[in-house]
Amino acid sequence: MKNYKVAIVGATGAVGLEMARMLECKNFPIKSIKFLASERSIGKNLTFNGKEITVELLTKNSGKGIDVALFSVGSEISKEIAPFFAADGCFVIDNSSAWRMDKNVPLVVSEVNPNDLNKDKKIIANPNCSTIQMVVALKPLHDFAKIKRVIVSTYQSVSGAGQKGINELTEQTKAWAKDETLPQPNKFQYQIAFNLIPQIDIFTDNGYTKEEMKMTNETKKIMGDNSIEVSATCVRVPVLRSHSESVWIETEKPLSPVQAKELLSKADGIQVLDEPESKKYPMPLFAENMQTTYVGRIRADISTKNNALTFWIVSDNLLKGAALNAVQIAETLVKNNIL
Ligand code: NAP
Ligand code: 3JN
Repeated sequence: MKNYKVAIVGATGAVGLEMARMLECKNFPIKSIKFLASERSIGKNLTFNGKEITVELLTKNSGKGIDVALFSVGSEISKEIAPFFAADGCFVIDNSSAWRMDKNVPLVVSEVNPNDLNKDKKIIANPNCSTIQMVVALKPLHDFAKIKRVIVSTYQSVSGAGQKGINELTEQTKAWAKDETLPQPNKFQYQIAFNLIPQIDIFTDNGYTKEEMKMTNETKKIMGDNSIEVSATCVRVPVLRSHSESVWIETEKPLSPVQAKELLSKADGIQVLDEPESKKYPMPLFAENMQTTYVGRIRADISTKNNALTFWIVSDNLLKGAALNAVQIAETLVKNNIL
């Protein structure tokens, strides 16, 4: 089997660190690995497969000689740097929103649309974390009953806002426990400890936030069906890790909760946890560090005679929502002889 020269761009960040861990844990065939970040991190050592690797400065030339680079540096830097990597022949799997809606860029969730990958598309986009876990669950239901409409409310953990988001919840909670004045909000709009914030990313002209519109637009592209209507409300919650979602779907064909459970149980990447009588349902605390997307609370909507179901999805936002899906894309490139 061939081994590959890999780079992680943004290796010191919340997502970058998990990317390295996923490459290790999935035994990705690696010849060499480069960790790249800003000048703040030059010289820092990170461990990979038991070896110390020194972080190097990201430049436009860093992609030379690299086969595949996993990017997690935000959209501005990605827009600027990814084309140089691609021009040097490197596949870029980018975690930001920079390229997601570009019609020349595949937007891929490994269980849903792996066949959108091909040799000529060097830049590949990883979807938003909230979209990924939702479409993993929607796909088998859509294939069976054709989803017409989705209404989703998210409960997104602070790690979605990076290391600074994690620190902000931790520091506010520690101060509260010591009866001290809580540090001022910085990463979030308001205090996040003991609160919920119904704003993720900035507001757009239609009253939805950018995060909410990402869920609408990305779902249509990944599922390859522009007719699916999606209305999202995205909420930040004081949870460290794993995003949860309350999802309502209306389908063209009838779809009973029993059928939905059967379809979801057979689907790749999903575990159905749905035994209300023994209090079994997905929760963020138990999804942390797991590679699975959990679905539970599956029931028929009692408020309508239309074909409508409602359910609850939980997944680790840093893993399936980011690092794991990126590594699964790289694995698909290898498996399909694209890389
Ligand atoms: P983070 O914890 O703040 O990490 C940011 C990373 O980017 C760090 O490694 C940082 O390096 C690096 N970086 C920042 N400015 C740089 C520069 N000028 N040159 C080189 N490297 C630079 O953020 P994160 O949570 O890992 O997220 C990073 C990005 O991933 C986000 O902005 C977003 O676009 C994307 N993301 C996607 C999802 C998703 O839904 N799929 C989820 C979360 C994040 P230093 O340590 O040197 O500063
Ligand atoms: O807040 C979350 O839970 C997910 C955040 C994702 C994110 C954060 C900063 C910038 C993104 C993203 O992946 O859409 C971006 C971005 O690249 O726009």
